[in-house]
Amino acid sequence: MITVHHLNNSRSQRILWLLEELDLPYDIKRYERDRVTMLAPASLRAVHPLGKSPVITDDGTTVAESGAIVEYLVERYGNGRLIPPAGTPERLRYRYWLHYAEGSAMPPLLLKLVFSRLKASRMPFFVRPVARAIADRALNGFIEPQIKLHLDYMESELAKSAWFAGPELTAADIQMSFPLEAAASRGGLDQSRPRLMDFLQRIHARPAYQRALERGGEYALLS
Ligand SMILES: N[C@@H](CCC(=O)N[C@@H](CS)C(=O)NCC(=O)O)C(=O)O
Repeated sequence: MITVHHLNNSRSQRILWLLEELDLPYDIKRYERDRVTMLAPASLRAVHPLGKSPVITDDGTTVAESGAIVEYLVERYGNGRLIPPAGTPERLRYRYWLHYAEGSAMPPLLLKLVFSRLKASRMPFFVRPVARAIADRALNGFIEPQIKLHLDYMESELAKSAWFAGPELTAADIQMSFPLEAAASRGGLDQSRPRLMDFLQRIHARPAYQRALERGGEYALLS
C-alpha cells in the first residue's frame, strides 16, 4: 500500500492529486508544520533524513522528492496514463516541465518567501533599516525580475498547447501546479497572465483535484 507522508500546505498536495488521477488506493500519514517556523516536525526525519514532504513509502520502498515520486508512480502504476508515449516530442516536453517545476520555477518563489519573511521578522530596531534595505535590494534587483521572466515564459508556452507537454493533461502539469499556485498566492500571478490563470482554473475544476483537496485538508495556497 502506498503511504503519502503529507505535510499541511505543502507540495505533497500534488502527489495526492496524482494518486487520485491514477485512481490508486493510498493512505495518508499527516504531519503539521510548526506555526512559527513553518518547518516540518522532526518525526518526518524518521521517514527520510531531510524530513521534507512529500515522501512516500510503498511496500518497504521510500521515495522522496516530488519529481522522483511522480516518475515512480507513473512508471509503476500508470499503465501509460498521464505520460506521453516514449520517443515523441511531447515526451521530451513532459520531461522538461517535470524538472523545470522544482529546478527553475520554484527557486525565485522560495527566495521571495524568505526575503519577505526577513523583512517582516522581529529584530532590534537599529538593525531593521539595514536588513530591510538588503531584502529590498534582493527582491527588487533580482527576485521579482526573475519571477516575471518565468511567469512570462510559462504564459507564452501555454499558447502552444492546452497543457504544458501537449494537448493532454500529464503528470508534468501536476508537478507544475505547485509553482503556479505559489505564484498566484505570493508571486504576483494574476489575470494579466490569462493562460496561466486559466490553467489553474482548469486543474481546480478536475474531480480528482477536488478529491485530493478533501483528503489532504488545509492547503493555504488556494486562499
Ligand atoms: N524539491 C523538494 C522540496 C521539498 C520541500 O522543501 N518541501 C517543503 C514543503 S512544500 C517542506 O517539507 N518544508 C518543511 C521543512 O523544510 O521543514 C520536492 O519537490 O519534494
